[in-house]
Amino acid sequence: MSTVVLVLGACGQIGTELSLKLRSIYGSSNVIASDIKPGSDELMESGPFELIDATNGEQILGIIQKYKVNSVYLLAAMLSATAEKHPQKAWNLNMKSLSIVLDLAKEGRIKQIYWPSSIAVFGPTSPKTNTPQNTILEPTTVYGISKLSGEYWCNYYHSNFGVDVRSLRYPGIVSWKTEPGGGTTDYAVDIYIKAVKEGRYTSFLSGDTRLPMMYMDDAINATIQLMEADSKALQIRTSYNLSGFDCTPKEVANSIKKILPDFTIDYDPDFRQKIADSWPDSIDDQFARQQWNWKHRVDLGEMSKIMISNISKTVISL
Ligand code: AKB
Repeated sequence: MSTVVLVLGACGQIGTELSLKLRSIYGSSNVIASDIKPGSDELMESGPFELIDATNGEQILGIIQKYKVNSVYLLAAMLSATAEKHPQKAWNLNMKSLSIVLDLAKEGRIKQIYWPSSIAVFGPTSPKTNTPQNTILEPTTVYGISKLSGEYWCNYYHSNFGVDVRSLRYPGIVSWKTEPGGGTTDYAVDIYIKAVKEGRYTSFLSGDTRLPMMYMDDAINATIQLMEADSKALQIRTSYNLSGFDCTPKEVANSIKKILPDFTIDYDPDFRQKIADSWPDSIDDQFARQQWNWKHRVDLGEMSKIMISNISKTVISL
């Protein structure tokens, strides 16, 4: 049976690149991108697209039947910073969409689900450095609460109904194709865009706020590697810790200065500082490394080169 994928939330930062990669693996017509509004030209021109509200079960079922979808990647979500402003909306979107796809799998209408969790499941009482997989989980953000609850729904559907749902706790993801929206780690994308376009950046996090980060290609590879792993090897059905590297805004700025020596940064922390302060500095992802051979490839220096070179090309072609 060939893999036919539906990506919900395909026009966002991760959804765009994940859909393109899935199309290169499974064939363009076998990956249905969907979102509440159209996405980038590259995504829209590369294969089928459907307008879907991820909280509408009937719409999702209709598309699954139309294309004979057997695998759903659910990326529609409200991220940490926006969720603090709209707590009920965030809870509704993040939990309802998950509950719909879990039930579709329980009813046998789809075979596999990917659902991202986040470092936001940790809180101020979790160990800050090298945060382990199994530790105190007391999130203080709405987004974190929704991700932690979601992890346990996934685990429940797996152990009680045999649903094959797989998940990763993403760190901040850095990329240049599609900007993120509404996250606390978004500074690590904004900083490169502003560095190239304006030569300066005001960070909404303080200079020494250390957070776990990852370049997009690593995040996409981890996601696909997890989805293709032998189910018997996967001992974690809540969500796997996943790590690339960790850095502070000051360290990102210094790595930019090696390429753009005139770049300047200043700091004006806002409400997102409190969110960042509640999250780990760095993550221990040994179970992902042991159970399905996860290995990150891109570090901060390499990422700065890729980001600056690609954003510069985009600016020149405007
Ligand atoms: C956010 O900042 O909200 C996200 C995340 C870490 O899950 N990027």
